[in-house]
Amino acid sequence: MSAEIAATTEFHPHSSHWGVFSAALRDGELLVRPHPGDPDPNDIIQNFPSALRHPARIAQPMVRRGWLERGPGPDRRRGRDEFVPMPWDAVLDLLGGELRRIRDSHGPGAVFGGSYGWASAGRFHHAQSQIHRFLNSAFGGYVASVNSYSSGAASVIVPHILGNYEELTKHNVTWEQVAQHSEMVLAFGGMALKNSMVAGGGISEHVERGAMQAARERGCDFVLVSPLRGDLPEEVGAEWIANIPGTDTALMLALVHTLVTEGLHDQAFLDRFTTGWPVFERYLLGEADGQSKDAKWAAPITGVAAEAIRTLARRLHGRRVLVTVAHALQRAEHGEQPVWMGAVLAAALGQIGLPGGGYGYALGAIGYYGRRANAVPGPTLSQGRNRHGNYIPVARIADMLLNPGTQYRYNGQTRTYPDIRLVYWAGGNPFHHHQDLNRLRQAFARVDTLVVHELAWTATARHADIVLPATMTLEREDIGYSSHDPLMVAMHRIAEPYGEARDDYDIFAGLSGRLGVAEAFTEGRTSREWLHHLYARTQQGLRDQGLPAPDFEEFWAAGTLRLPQGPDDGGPWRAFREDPEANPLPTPSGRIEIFSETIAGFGEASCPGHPAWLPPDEIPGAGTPLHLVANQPATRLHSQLDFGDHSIGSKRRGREVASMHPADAAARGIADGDVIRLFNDRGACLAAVRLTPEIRPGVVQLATGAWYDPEDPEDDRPLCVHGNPNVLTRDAGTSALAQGCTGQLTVVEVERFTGNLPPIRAFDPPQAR
Ligand SMILES: Nc1nc2c(c(=O)[nH]1)N[C@H]1C(S)=C(S)[C@@H](COP(=O)(O)OP(=O)(O)OC[C@H]3O[C@@H](n4cnc5c(=O)[nH]c(N)nc54)[C@H](O)[C@@H]3O)O[C@H]1N2
Ligand SMILES: Nc1nc2c(c(=O)[nH]1)N[C@H]1C(S)=C(S)[C@@H](COP(=O)(O)OP(=O)(O)OC[C@H]3O[C@@H](n4cnc5c(=O)[nH]c(N)nc54)[C@H](O)[C@@H]3O)O[C@H]1N2
Ligand SMILES: [Mo]
Repeated sequence: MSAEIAATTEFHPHSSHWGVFSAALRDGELLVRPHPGDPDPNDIIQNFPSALRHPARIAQPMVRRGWLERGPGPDRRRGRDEFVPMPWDAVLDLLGGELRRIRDSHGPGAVFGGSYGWASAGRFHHAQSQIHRFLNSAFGGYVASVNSYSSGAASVIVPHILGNYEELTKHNVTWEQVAQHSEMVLAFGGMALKNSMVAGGGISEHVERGAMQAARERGCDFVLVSPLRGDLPEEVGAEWIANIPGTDTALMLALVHTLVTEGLHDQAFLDRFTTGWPVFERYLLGEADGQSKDAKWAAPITGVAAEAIRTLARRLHGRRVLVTVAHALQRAEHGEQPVWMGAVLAAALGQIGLPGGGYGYALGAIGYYGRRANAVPGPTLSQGRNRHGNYIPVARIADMLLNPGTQYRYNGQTRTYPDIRLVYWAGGNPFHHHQDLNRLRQAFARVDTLVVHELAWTATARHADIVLPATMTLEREDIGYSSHDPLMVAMHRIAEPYGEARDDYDIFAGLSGRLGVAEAFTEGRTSREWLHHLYARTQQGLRDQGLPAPDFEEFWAAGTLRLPQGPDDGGPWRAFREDPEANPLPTPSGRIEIFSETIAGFGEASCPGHPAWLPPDEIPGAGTPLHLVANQPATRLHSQLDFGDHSIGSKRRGREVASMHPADAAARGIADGDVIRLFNDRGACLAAVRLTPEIRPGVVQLATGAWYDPEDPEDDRPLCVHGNPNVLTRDAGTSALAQGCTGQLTVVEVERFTGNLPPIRAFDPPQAR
């Protein structure tokens, strides 16, 4: 081992969700530099040096005093209590005993182990895989979560109407096609370069900027529909249509209305490749409900002038058009509708399946979309089989904890929330990702026990009963791999674990031992042996294709391995277009479903049988006149390493920065750089403000990811002094169909904060005695 550590004074390869890099530790200082082959690397890796040994790291196992003294049970002191340090052996004995108690008296159906979250890039130490494997192999199952916060609505509706969801984002229109073929890109929600910085498992080449530039230089026009000008890179010279947030479906309807009434739509395509157009057309033209969905109708809803809508529709005709819809649009009330309507718009233009044309759902949202797939299998740790089988749609967690035994609708089913006693989290931060955090605090107060593995004192760790310190990725060996990036990375260990931190794997191995089934979890392998084992699959894949297949030691010494990739063939929609009978889509009709019998049959008013404009409940009004856009942050991934220098460097006066239009600020006596208070009925937070004309008036933007920092934790609805927008967002599903996350949009009022500025304590470790 000492040789390994000494070697880290040289640069060694490592990887992260935001880029492949190499790192060295010299005189206690961590140095990082991006992968030399990356044409457009980003600075998020610069969060590592200051984060590695930051006091926000968790140094030793901790148990909440109230839980220790009074035992497991509902407790509103969670998040307010102090912690007691405990040696590893003792804490693992304690937790092993609690897991046995829960299993013996309530069964695996009382454990919520969904543990949603991005964790880190290495595929073996991937925390979600580790925790699920542990709960399946050593505990006997758990209540899981399905779908994601990213695409909760899209991933449920797409199989009904278009086909395979994974293929839609990962085997469809690529950046190569955009660079070569697109003549017009109509991007709803844009394709912000800040977002494509990130790809799960690691990314070695950020190609988006280059591809858009190449398209632009070839003459491709870009049109950005978004409340924020920055959602497409400046280089593409996009025309900016700043619609009212949450109204894209109405805008798309009016575009299709104009196409149809002016005879500019592709009826032949609709007839051959879709089903249900006539039903939808009756709605579009107002024959069904007396309201034609024309540009004049859409103008006051969308805030876009009727003539601008008509002009745009006419420009779409007769060109190779790519329609993109950002994930953000479906992370909102009725989020299913813009996903569906975007497909209908692309179909009405007759573009689906053409190179560089059609429907690029979520293109640009994440770095592994719009790429070629690797042609050999990658390393993935088997999670085993969950014998329990119950699940919730992921964003219904607080609902589940607060309402055991209550029924809810999901994807045509009536389901019942389980009665959860123990919640176990590793590799995610619900106090980052969930909505209405004050409600989430109440929900977590209901359980007997909350267990969290974390590398740092996130609010989730602070609300836990048992906190187990996990290593940071730099402190262990792993393999970096993403299904759509050609570089597999030998992630070398760069630093010793912080304090007493252990790998999630070692923690679960220890717990499996306490449950008497160590081998079931470990299969007798050390971490290094697991890396060999996981690598063997890729090696075999290379061999099968007659390609050079270095053995593990060679791969490890070389640091990276370039993998073969598949063709850029347009995926199922190209094949379908070429021969719809031979290559039907995996929808009930085999076609694009503009009307879905299945969805209509579910009978949900919140998601009818064809795309429709369903006015949202939450709209600006008295008391909360502004829209809040709570989007992804540019200087970090979610809440990860928010205490790192690069993330801190983007803050002002220690707080997250909100963007506002100068006119909205002037009306409230707010100046650039002021600290503002954002509030609504659910909560309030502080942020520093940046004034910019590049945001639609009436809209405030505050990115997610600033660590929740309650001014007075004793309060039931404390002020977050740091700028976490999820104290403001609403905890409601997209619809009864998908029950997806709706965190992107809410409504607020804003005022200049005039009190004494409270200190930021989010990164100070909690009281320990
Ligand atoms: N309002 C609003 N809310 C949103 C969104 C929005 O648009 N608006 N977006 C949503 C989306 S798309 C997503 S995907 C979610 C993301 O939500 P999350 O994925 O939960 O967010 P992260 O901050 O990435 O949380 C990962 C946590 O894992 C920890 N971690 C990292 N590596 C390891 C490890 O090896 N072991 C362990 N034990 N822990 C580790 C990190 O320290 C971090 O706290 O947020 C959602 N929330
Ligand atoms: N740097 C960085 N990159 C990331 C992440 C991160 O945390 N940091 N997270 C990653 C993850 S997990 C995911 S799922 C993706 C998320 O991908 P997205 O959900 O697409 O990303 P967002 O930044 O939340 O939203 C994109 C833009 O949509 C616009 N928008 C919001 N509401 C509306 C609307 O109603 N109509 C229109 N037309 N536009 C609207 C906003 O201006 C916003 O900037 O990003 C990924 N990329
Ligand atoms: Mo996401």
